[in-house]
Amino acid sequence: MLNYLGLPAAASSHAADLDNMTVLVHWLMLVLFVGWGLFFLFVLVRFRRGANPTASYAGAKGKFAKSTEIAVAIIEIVLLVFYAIPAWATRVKAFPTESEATVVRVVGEQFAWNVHYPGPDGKFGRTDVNLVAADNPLGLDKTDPDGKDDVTTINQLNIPVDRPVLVHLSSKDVIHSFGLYEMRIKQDAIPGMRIPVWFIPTVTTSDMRVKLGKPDFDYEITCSQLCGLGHFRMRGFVTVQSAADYKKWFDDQEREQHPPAAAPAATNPNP
Ligand SMILES: [Cu+2]
Repeated sequence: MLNYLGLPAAASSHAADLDNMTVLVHWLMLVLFVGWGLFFLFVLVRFRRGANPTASYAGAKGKFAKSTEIAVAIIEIVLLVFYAIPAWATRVKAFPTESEATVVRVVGEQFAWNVHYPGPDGKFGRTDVNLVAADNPLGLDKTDPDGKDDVTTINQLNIPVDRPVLVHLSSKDVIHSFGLYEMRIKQDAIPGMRIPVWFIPTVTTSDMRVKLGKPDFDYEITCSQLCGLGHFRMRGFVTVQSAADYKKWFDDQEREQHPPAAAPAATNPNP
């Protein structure tokens, strides 16, 4: 429907509001562009040197210019007051509570997205910058009981459809930007700050593949701030799943990352 603006497919509950706003702003800009262009041509002809050998210092007297300016100002105020401000207010005020949302931490680094899920206990394990290592990019404290069931991934965010997602966003090194185009989400990730972002995904990845007719389509996490030499490859994926598929994925991760205590080794028949 909005393809004429080249917008990405929309896959979150607030996407339509934002797109409407974008479309209205573009229409207004088109009218202004054409209007100013015509006015420019008119001025070139009307005030040409041949017809105006001496300059007039009195200035224009018509009412048209003033009323047009007032009309444009009114349209802009309407856009701001009835579209932009309410849309922003919902973004910053209607945060879901932790209990009704899928809560996840996302930590940007040069050049990857680290994802941290709290596990079934709902509590994030302690992290410490001194514990950060190649095999522990988040600096998880493995001795903390809250972290025993935590799940971490790199460049892969799985979320269930139709349920609010609450992302606590931060960065380990420089300023990155967490961009989910189909979700109409973009937020800077800033070292030293934990910034919450939320959205409700409305279309699963597999439904979107069917809708777009692209069997290998994936939602992407795009770093939207030039953050260093490897910025171009700082790219993650978002998989939106049905609640059941998400649970299955999560349980698989849980089993893989926290295997049940190893069974006693079988006796070697050939010592
Ligand atoms: Cu980046």
